Amino acid sequence: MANIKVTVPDIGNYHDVPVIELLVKDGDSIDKDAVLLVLESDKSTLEVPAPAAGVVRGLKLKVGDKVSQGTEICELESAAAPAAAPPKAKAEAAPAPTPAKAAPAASAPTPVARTPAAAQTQSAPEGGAGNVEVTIPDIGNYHDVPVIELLVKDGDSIDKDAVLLVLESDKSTLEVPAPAAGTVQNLRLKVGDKVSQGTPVCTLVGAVAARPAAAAPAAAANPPPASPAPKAVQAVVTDAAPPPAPVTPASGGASVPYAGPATRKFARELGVDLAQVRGSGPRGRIVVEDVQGFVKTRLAQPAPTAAANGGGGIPPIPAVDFAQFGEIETKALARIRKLSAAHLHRAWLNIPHVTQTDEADITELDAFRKAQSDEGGVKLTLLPFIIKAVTVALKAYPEFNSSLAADGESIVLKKYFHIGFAADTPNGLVVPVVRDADKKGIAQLAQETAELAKKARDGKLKPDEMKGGCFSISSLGGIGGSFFTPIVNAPEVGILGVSKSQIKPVWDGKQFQPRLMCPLSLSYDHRVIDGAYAARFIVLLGKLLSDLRRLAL
Ligand code: CAO
Repeated sequence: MANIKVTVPDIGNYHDVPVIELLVKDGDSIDKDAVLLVLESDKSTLEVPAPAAGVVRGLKLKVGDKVSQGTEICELESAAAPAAAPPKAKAEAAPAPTPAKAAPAASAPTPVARTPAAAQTQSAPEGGAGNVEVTIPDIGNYHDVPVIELLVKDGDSIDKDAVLLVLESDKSTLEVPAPAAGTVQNLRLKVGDKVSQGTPVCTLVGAVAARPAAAAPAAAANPPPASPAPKAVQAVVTDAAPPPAPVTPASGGASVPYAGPATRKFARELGVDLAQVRGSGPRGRIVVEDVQGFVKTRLAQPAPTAAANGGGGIPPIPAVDFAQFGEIETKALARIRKLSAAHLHRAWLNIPHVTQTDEADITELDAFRKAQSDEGGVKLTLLPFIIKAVTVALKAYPEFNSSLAADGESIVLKKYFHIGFAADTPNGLVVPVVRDADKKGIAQLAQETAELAKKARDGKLKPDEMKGGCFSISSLGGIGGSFFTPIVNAPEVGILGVSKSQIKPVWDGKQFQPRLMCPLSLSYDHRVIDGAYAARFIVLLGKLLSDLRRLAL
């Protein structure tokens, strides 16, 4: 029996790469090739496997440590030395720290340098539109790598750098971005297909070259087909992990759950849809424990048996052939709509909703707002006032600024006040988030919400701008209608619906006064919030909106 000193193997040109997951601890008995830790460079996620079976001793790293080739990880008190081990197993002559799978580990996880932009768009005419044949770019030493996700289909109109597909080798997950904007035609791949460098992906019709070809003399001799370099999954971390909101792919980029190969494999084995799992790792990365927690929570939930539901469960809506009743047209759902549909459905099914309504007297607020705008100041709509009032109410009723822990045993109270607001866009609903709204004045909130709403409508919101919300506001006041039942934007626990204000007669004790009344609809998660608590919250909101001086307190 010998101790094997395990060090970080050859990780290409990378140095000081942070450890983002540690999958073992001292005393763990592990198999050969078990993943010890995960590193994350700016391009790729790399797993370091154990070179042999054994018991972990003297673990030297923790999450956040930065490592390079040769950094010591731990010792393995090993019964079985790896095949590559030198015959004499002395401490210093212990087998090379490089894992048994040294060759692939050394080159495979090494992120591939980005192909120069000019080479990616050679097929498109200079500065103009044309067709680009997209192929799999240089993916290191890998061959026959399976496609695990396809994010486009024929006819999709995509932006440059939108993710076309995700590949998963046994060490790394790579996204293949589009080399140019255009319409996807002749998609030649499906999930499960195995690809290597040069495998045709699709044709991008009407592609617009990112940069004129003339700008890249190096690629002129024999231009290869378009082949964007793969990029690491984390480059487009999405809300699919903790979906505070449906997401707008940044500039047409696609959304995939952010997780490493081991986690993906584990989830696949259990049949877990990673899009439903909330990531607790850095930047929302889904780790193995998250998948385990998800499964535990699911198992703890009573199965919707026929008995428990009075013979019900959730019966499917039967398919109907509508064409038998008249002319029809089938229109594919936009990607954002599909994402928000799944998110809203989850929230609706998981959260016992109650909607509390009230009307706020905003007569003075409206007069102030209009006077400000008339004086040539920042244009103020009602929304920034509502955001401000909500932050004050959240401070007074902190349970509205919480989330239920995954195990349902506790609530997580947030000390920050990031407020999301639903924005209507041509592609569907998105929820940009105003960060630290409590620290901002009304004018700043007005400016930020206007900018975020514009970005949302232009499809330019970044994933980060839709994350971390504590509470959401859905304002339909500019459109019309009165009360409605907003769906709580899980994992938040409350959402405020605001409708169009109207002059109404309000009894002042002696006579009716014409007052501008704004309908408020507060939906909340009844697992976390009691009815009385919610009523107090909405009453306070009403007071804050009817008397602006209170907002300054
Ligand atoms: N009562 C009366 N008028 C209102 C009002 C209210 N509650 N809320 C807004 N208005 C007025 C505004 O003052 C503005 O009028 P003026 O130009 O005369 O000042 C006009 O309506 C248009 O406002 P707006 O809606 O464009 O601006 P906003 O800042 O209030 O809202 C935003 C911004 C992004 C929330 C909004 O544009 C939007 O997208 N709303 C839809 C949200 C949505 O879809 N929710 C449903 C989600 S669930 O499916």
